[in-house]
Amino acid sequence: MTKKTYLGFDFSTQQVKALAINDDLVVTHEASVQFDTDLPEFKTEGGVHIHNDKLTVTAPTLMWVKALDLLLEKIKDTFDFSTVVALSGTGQQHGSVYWKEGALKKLQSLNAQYSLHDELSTAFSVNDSPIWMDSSTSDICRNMEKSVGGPQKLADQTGSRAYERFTASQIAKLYQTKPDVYDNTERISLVSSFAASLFLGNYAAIDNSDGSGMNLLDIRKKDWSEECLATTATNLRDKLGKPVPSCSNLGCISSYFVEKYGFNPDCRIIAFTGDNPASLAGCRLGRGDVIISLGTSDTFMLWLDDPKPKTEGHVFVNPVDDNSYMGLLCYKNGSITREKIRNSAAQKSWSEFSEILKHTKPGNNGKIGIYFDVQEITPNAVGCFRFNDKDEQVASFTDEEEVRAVIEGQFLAKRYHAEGLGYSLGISSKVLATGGASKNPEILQVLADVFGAPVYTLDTSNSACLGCAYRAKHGYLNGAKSFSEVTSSAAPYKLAAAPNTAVTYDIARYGKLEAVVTSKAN
Ligand code: ADP
Ligand code: XUL
Repeated sequence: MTKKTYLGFDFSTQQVKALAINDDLVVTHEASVQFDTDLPEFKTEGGVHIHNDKLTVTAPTLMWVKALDLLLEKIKDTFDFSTVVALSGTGQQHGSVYWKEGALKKLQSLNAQYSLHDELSTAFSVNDSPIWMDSSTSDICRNMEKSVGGPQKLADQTGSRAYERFTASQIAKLYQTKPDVYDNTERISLVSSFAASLFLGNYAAIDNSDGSGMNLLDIRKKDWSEECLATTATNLRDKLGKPVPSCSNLGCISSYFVEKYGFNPDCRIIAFTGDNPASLAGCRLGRGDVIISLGTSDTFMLWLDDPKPKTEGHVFVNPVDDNSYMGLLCYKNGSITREKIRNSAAQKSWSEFSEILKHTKPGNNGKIGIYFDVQEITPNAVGCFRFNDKDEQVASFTDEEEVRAVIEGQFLAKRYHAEGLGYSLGISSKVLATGGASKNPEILQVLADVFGAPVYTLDTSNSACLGCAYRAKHGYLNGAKSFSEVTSSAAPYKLAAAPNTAVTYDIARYGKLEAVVTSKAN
């Protein structure tokens, strides 16, 4: 039998990465190109340009194209592209690419004697793609919410209220400020579908999961919302193309790559998706599972069957099961807040902090703390608040109470907001923990107790790229197997903490106290 391999590409903020797996899902090759250092001519910092107003943030579209040229050149001497039966990929979410009138013809007739960068040098109507770090469109967002009946109405349809970084407001900004450029654009891609288009030699469809990060997709109908299109710009449906399920096989690779790099002409291109959805796939998140990344700030992703979008957090169509959904919640007060309490109440030492968690009682004798040192995103509030067992606000806790309160408070918040989005704990639910604090077993024990589910740790350094290599195999099998069947042979997770069944937490009580805090804070 001939050897089969699958490739995953990741067009992220600072670099482009590629990873190959074999048919047993073992990673065989990895390579990357860093924008700042490998392509200094584009003069980016951290892969981006922050404009003078400090709100506008863009990346040169051609830098991404040139990075792909460089990446494939780097890999070609050590990797046999003819073994790749399918490839997929991912991009930073929300960013947009504007193809100029006539660009499709160019894309369909790329000449393998030249680089992609040379071939596509005049293909874009906008040279600097707006990306997820842009926050210049607040007024447009508020108007958009107003015109569809308010933020909750927009969230009900598209999974999120209007956000500056989401693509609709960025498209509206172009339409309003440079109407001639907008008119001269024949297609608008996300970073993910733009990258897929390069491989396809044709415009690649936007997938439903990354499409959910635009404030344009009706996440239940899985089609563009007429109302949202109309508030954004004219003729937008035609410029976006039809969205497709994330596991779709878009067709065979462009002859450009066959001639230049020796790809097999039958190599399939599976729809590319956003980096958070791709990470969900890489972590093999299943029904009832959640992933908590305990980094500088905390992020939280969850599987949802029956989503209830809120004005906090995001609901996307699930990237590995088009009939399900995923939630994404971001918390600004993560490790920095934990560190602050470690410094004030545990002698600046994680081991002292852990010791306190070990010998204090789960539930903290009814004491709950809510610590929003910096303006929190979920919920929109700031300040530190402590409550006794009678729900009365108190000025301080003992050091021991404080340490337990910050960890229990942060995890109660996550479970509360997850349930708000429609999450329910299943009998085989897992919590997957990553990021700096996932090294700390005592913190993970609290996590297991608050969620009432086992906590596993996993290395996610490459999860988005790996997720796309898995998705390539899933798409290649074309529905013959579910995503979880396809990935069942991947390396098992490591159990870090089992829940203490004698402990239960009152999630609704936390919710009431958070509502008190939010009303005081705003
Ligand atoms: P980033 O989100 O910036 O990638 P990391 O995921 O690497 O960050 O997490 C860094 C954070 O991990 C640090 O701010 C630190 O507070 C925290 N951290 C490191 N070790 C521990 C530990 N043993 N217990 C709890 N937190 C820890
Ligand atoms: C998610 C978000 C970022 C980008 C870049 O909403 O804006 O995570 O996907 O990684």
